[in-house]
Amino acid sequence: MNKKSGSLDRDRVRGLLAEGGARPEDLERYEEYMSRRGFFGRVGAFTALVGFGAGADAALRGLLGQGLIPVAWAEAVETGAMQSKPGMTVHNTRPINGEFAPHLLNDDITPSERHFVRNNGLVPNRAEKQDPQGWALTVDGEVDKTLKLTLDDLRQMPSVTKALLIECGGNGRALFDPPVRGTPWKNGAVGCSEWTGVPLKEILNRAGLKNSAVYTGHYGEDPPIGDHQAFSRGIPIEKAMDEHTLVAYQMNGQDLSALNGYPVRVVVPGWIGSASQKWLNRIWIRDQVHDAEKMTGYSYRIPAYPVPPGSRPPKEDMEIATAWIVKSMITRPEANININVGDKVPVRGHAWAGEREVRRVDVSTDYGLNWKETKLRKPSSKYAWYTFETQVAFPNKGYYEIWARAEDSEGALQPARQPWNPKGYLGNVMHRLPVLCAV
Ligand SMILES: Nc1nc2c(c(=O)[nH]1)N[C@H]1C(S)=C(S)[C@@H](COP(=O)(O)O)O[C@H]1N2
Ligand SMILES: [Mo]
Repeated sequence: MNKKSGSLDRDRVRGLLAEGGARPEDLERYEEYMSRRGFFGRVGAFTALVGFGAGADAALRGLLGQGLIPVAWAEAVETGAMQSKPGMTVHNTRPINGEFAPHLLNDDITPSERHFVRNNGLVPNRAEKQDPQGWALTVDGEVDKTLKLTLDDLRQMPSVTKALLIECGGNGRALFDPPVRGTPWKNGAVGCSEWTGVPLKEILNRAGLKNSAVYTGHYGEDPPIGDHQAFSRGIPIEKAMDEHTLVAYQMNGQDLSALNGYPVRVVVPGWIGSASQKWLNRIWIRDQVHDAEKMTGYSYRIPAYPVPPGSRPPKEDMEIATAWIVKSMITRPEANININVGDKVPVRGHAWAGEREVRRVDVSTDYGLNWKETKLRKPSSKYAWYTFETQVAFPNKGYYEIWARAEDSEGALQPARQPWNPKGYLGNVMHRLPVLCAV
């Protein structure tokens, strides 16, 4: 491969990485990795890996701009696949976790290549190869009849297609103060795609639930990392029997992608994303609350009462996090754009409220002193996000923030400051979008 193509050479890359804020130790590890792999002779592979057709230089700048650190990137290459999506802000690569900036999530239906990725383990080989051979879904436990369903069996059952929102329980974690450990999601660990599959209820009815059935336990094919148990969570039978809870085999009209759960996943809309098991291969019907590792302790749990920021309540006082709470996101304009005094700036975004409806969304351009109601559009189905639209203008040059505040059907509002919990779950502080105004 021609070393000059994309004008990517060692010094250039080093310069860009340093410019992007890489630490000296990152640079060293990166250099070492690069020379070990003879990387600098394979510029073409580089551009292909990051999924940009443009110059390698620009691609690398873009990656750094999205906060992708070079070591993580080098490791991603090392594991054999840059399992990313173009434009995704990658937080880690093993496991891979990434989100999209709000302005990339403007669509009413989130395209598959813009749906965030949240993994606890590795992506199964079967998913990488898109190979359904030998896959089956087992339904066992508190049922009259154990089921073993192939992909064809599922496809032959009556299916539904619905726009449904999935949001990671940790979305917004980066806005917690004091900071909490865990993937530092900003606003983008949320998506509202169109899912096709069989209502879980139909499958459970076919198996026949015993009276003792109270909870589901979901299992998937993803190999765990380190000494963790395989990722497994579950939901109460009532939510499993909701007609919107799906065992999905298509996303936006196509087979699921490797990263989003091929061949089959659960979609539990309105609830924290961890309930929506990917790479599903077993549903264990339990006679008690599911008790796998990720159901216990502090995992996906919130305190039963408000706690002082930075404190750690006893385990017994932690409750399982279930439905999301009222929230909104501004998708237009893009953060930090330059506008002119007096210009009418279109503002747009989405709002959602877990099990509730959204009543209204207001915006403010003066730190919440004055609010303006927006035009709110109801989604096509329950558990899809609403869309709001309005316009704003600024009277003087300077720095401004556009704030959005949604209100749900019970009158609950998004807070101006983020209430705190030890693992940074259910963050719903108002989205603040900075803009710069010039004369
Ligand atoms: N098998 C399996 N399913 C999983 C996970 C996982 O690590 N393994 N992560 C969960 C979490 S925490 C979230 S937020 C959603 C994310 O779904 P997505 O990656 O399709 O956006 O998947 C859930 N399902
Ligand atoms: Mo999550």
